[in-house]
Amino acid sequence: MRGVSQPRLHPAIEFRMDQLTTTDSTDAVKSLWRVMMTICACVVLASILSCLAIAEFRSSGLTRVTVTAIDAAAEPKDHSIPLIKRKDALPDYEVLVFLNDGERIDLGTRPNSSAADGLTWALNDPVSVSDVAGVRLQDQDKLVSDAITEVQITGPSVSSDNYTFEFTTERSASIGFQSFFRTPVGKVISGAFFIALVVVIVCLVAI
Ligand SMILES: [Ca+2]
Ligand SMILES: [Ca+2]
Repeated sequence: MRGVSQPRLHPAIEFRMDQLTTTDSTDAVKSLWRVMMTICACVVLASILSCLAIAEFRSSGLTRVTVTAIDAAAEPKDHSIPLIKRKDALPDYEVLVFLNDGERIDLGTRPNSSAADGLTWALNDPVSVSDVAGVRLQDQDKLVSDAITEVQITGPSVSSDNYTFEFTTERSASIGFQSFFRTPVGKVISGAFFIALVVVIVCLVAI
């Protein structure tokens, strides 16, 4: 038996339908690209705004630490033998700054110096106060240095045990941005920024 042939549309109508289907699918793809581009552009904008806000919040940089002994008689001594090496007996103060990410900044040692009149350490590269976990004062010794006291920067001046710590700060945009990129949130935001930016560029080329 011969098969029944399917009814065919006029060739002009078939051609028109093919054209309409192709145009519809192209428009759908383009509008999808546009939606994706808009979303990613919003992510880029939100990343920039949050970066600026967080950097501004963390822009206070620690530049100097001044330590003053409240009672000079209570300062540690390397030895208590009278008349022998009296100068060497004076403490060898060392200041360490600990950051939240575990980094340790050694501000150096002041050998054989009393802190009764105040000793000042400057930071070559100021760090954001928000990144500082604590500041430690210790007496350096050849074998094991003894921690005297450790404080957190809760204000411009903090007292602990026999010592007063004064913190000098300055506001700086670059310190704020450096601090932003140190934080886990900053790393996530900057990652999202670059991915979204690449997608926006790809969308611009594709549309
Ligand atoms: Ca000493
Ligand atoms: Ca010492």
